[in-house]
Amino acid sequence: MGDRGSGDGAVGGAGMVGVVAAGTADVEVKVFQFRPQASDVAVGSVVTWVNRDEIEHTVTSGMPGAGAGRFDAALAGKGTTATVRFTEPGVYPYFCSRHQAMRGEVRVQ
Ligand SMILES: [Cu+2]
Repeated sequence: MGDRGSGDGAVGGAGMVGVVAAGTADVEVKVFQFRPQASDVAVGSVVTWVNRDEIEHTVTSGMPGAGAGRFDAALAGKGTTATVRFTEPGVYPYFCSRHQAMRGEVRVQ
């Protein structure tokens, strides 16, 4: 008894205003849509996609016909997840390679 869990290393950000701490964000893949379609996250954050459909989708970086090659994960069926950590600022469009009308975007700052 009396055990203490090791605490999370709190991220300082001293003196910086408006900077969002790195964290996590979830995107649901449901009825052929990414929800939310755009995710705003801080550098270092992890985004997790969760497939809520019975069919396979992918989370593929870039645009159809011009994949950026940064990430390409299969969501093989309902309940499957894919996780990407974003370590550099920028705008990262992505789509589903099986249903190219499915588009989303992660904005990292
Ligand atoms: Cu799809």
